[in-house]
Amino acid sequence: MERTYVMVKPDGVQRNLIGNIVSRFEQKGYTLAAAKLVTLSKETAETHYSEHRERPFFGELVSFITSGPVFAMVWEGEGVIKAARQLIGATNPSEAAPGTIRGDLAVNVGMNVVHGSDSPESAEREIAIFFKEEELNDYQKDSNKWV
Ligand code: RTP
Ligand code: MG
Repeated sequence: MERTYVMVKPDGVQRNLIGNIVSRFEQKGYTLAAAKLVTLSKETAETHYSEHRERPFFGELVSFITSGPVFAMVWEGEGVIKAARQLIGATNPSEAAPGTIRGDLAVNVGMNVVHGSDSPESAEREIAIFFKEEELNDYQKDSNKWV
């Protein structure tokens, strides 16, 4: 079954948005495979965002993402990688459609409340950064038969 990495960023944790964000994935019909509140080290943050190493905002991005705890999650279900990106909305919240997480809950491109893996390769890489294999729960929910 397909899995993706989703993370409530420090601004989302500070603004009490964990429940709101988790709820959207649950209501859509996805299954939570793993979750934890964790404060990223500079090294982990740089590894996670390594594709942006050369970008002018990299320092700011790493400093922001390590500024407080994040809520790290693995979500599972049919087409979840692409669907998570759709639920999250455009990178810049000012361009994100209403109804999406960023469209509803954020204003600033730097503080856009949530991260979601952008491809199957990224999902696999990012899940491995944050979770050990034994932390990934493999279970069925009865409600899955309705979605
Ligand atoms: P994320 O990785 O955090 O889920 O966001 P994303 O895929 O929608 O966007 P991405 O291109 O991967 O950028 C990663 C994060 O860098 C910050 N950013 N700032 N100042 C800027 O122009 C700028 N561009 C990107 C954003 O916080 C974005 O989420
Ligand atoms: Mg990205």
